[in-house]
Amino acid sequence: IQKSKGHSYTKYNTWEKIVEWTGNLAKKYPNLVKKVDIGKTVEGRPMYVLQVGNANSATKAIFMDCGIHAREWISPAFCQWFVKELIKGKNNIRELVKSLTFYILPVFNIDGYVWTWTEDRMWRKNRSPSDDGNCVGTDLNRNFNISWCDIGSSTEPCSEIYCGATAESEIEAKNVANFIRSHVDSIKAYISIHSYSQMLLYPFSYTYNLAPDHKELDEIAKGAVSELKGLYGTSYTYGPSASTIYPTAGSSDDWAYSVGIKYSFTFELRDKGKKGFLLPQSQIKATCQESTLAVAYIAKYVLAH
Ligand code: ING
Ligand code: ZN
Repeated sequence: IQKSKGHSYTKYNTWEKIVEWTGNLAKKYPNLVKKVDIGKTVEGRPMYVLQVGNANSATKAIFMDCGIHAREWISPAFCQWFVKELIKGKNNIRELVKSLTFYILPVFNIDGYVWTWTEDRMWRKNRSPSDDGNCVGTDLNRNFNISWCDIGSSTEPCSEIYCGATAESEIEAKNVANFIRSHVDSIKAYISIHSYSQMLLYPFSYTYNLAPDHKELDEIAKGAVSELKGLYGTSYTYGPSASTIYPTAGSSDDWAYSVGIKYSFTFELRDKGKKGFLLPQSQIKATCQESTLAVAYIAKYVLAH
């Protein structure tokens, strides 16, 4: 019954381990953690959002997803770590759940994640077969309904940045978009976790034009990366995605921003390319500790505004 005690937050966990952990948390902390089924993946695996918080007193919510890209293993590790911090971390993190609800999707692209454990460690996309030809997979971070497939995307199903047949053609993207749409009044912040590059990005991705809330988002990003750096000196750059990393249409953060979620951010966690997607397990703890400070900074800002 207390199996979640044995869960390792400093190792990369298989999908099976993560599912077991999800169930154990919901059983062990029934007043604090709920499992919300948001639909199935293309291969039929259930997608669970962990709802963490005291729903009675909280009016604002934050949605965070990890693992939209399969090979970015530090990302699901971070979502697991962050949930642990919300439940049994230091007071200043734990108290967030008294007034905020967190919706945390530990693995967005589950089929792809399983594929990286079993067949191809460097897989990025989901596992949906394309209509034409032999190539598999759509880039879920190109499949959202915002300037879909315009820039930094490909219509070629074999491409790593294939945008899919239509916006929200992918069941995983649709499930997430539906969940966010149905909670859009309470969700004040959207946070998407990727690796690697050590960046904190905010809209827009699809255009070099500055977002209407650019100044405020830039101030928040500046504060968040400063908190992060305070722990181990890790440097993050920050700015609008288009000019800071590269322009892309159909990304989840631009879409969230477009439906009215002003505080929309994408993290690119450690490192800067030395190990890249193959970040060693020995760096999980420090990466998660420092990133927790940045996410908590954003959460506190959202609470106060
Ligand atoms: N990078 C992101 C990608 O989807 C990104 C960069 C972030 C694009 C935010 C758009 C919005 O390509 C990785 N590493 O996947
Ligand atoms: Zn990514």
